[in-house]
Amino acid sequence: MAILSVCLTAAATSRHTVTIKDMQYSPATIEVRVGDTVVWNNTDDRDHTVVADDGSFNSGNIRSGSSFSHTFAKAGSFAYGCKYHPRMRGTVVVKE
Ligand SMILES: [Cu+2]
Repeated sequence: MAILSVCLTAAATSRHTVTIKDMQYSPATIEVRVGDTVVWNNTDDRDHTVVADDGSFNSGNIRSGSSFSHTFAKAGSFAYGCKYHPRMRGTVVVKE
């Protein structure tokens, strides 16, 4: 029973990847479902951050070659940016 329950949980949620490169989040807008995890991979040659406008997530410094992940527990539209580079902007749209 325990194994079956783990499998069902794994199937119900998924991971999505946002690549950080050339001072951009790609894709800049990503749509996920409640319970999904977004992973930001910094493949750029400099450090970046991922900070929600509403403060609901804050990566701190993401070094070049490192990543940050956040699991979205609530529906909504979450705009975020990089505190080092104000023109870097992205949005995670979380659907029920
Ligand atoms: Cu940046």
